[in-house]
Amino acid sequence: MEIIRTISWMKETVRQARAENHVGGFIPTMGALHEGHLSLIRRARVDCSRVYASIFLNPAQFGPNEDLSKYPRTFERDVEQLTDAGVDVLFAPEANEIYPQGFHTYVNVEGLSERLEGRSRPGHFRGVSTVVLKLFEIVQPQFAYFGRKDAQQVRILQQMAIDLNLNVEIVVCPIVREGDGLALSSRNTYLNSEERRAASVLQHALDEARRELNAGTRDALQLQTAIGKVLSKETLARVDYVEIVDAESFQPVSSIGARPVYALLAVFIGKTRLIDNLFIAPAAGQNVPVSSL
Ligand code: PAJ
Repeated sequence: MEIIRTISWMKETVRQARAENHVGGFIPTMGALHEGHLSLIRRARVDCSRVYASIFLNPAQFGPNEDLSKYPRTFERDVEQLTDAGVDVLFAPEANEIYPQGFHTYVNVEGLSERLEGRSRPGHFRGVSTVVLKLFEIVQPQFAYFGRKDAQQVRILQQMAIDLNLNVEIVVCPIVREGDGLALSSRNTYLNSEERRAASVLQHALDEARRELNAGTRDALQLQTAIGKVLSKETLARVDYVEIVDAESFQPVSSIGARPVYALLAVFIGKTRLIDNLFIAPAAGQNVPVSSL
């Protein structure tokens, strides 16, 4: 695997690959890699003849009181994992390569970026959209792979690709979980052993939502209440939000009908903020049934 630090060399490498008619797939990450990230790479490896990954801990998407300084950095291990997973090129620039002195341009996907994660983390999605647009420009992939774990993020990036006529297809991949159902996240390393045990409450809450849906519940408030009830039983958990939203607009819905929706959770376990979701896609041609990833 080649490791590239500069934009100019990355662009040159991509230009050569495109001249050779390679199909490029791209997986942007912030490092501290786990099976969730690797699942995206494996998917790209199936679809594409060139797989590009990036590791860039993007300061623009962290608020002043967030965890940028303590975010886990495991570069050497990440490189080993990416090599084993068959990545061709890793783009790992320094912050001043992406945001040089005098940088002034930001992308904001209005309407989708202000609620939920955007409300709890002001400016977060502006930082995400900006860096992902820059990375797309540099890597010029035909396909880019994102996890459904960050459901609002991938929806915003899809909208950005539509609005700015980007030549990239955004592929949404399933959430990878631990044995007890906890969604893999680089931030899980912040949890001590008691918090780690408590964190499984997110999955239990989503399991309860799934049970309610299978029992025929279609009222969003009832679903939200059932989720909240499970979360409230865990003393180490403090809910930031629980919402049932339309999967396209990310606006709250009052009932679950024919359109796909998400049950979205953000929960503090101690000081660590975790997110998770249940994608509820009513099966084609039927009114009520629920399938989920
Ligand atoms: P990061 O948190 O490193 O995640 C990189 C990609 O891995 C994202 O698409 C995320 O949704 C996916 N991912 C994380 N945990 C996952 C899991 N358990 N299962 C499946 N996929 C998972 O998301 C970011 O970085 C940044 O915001 C980024 C897009 C790189 C822009 O800086």
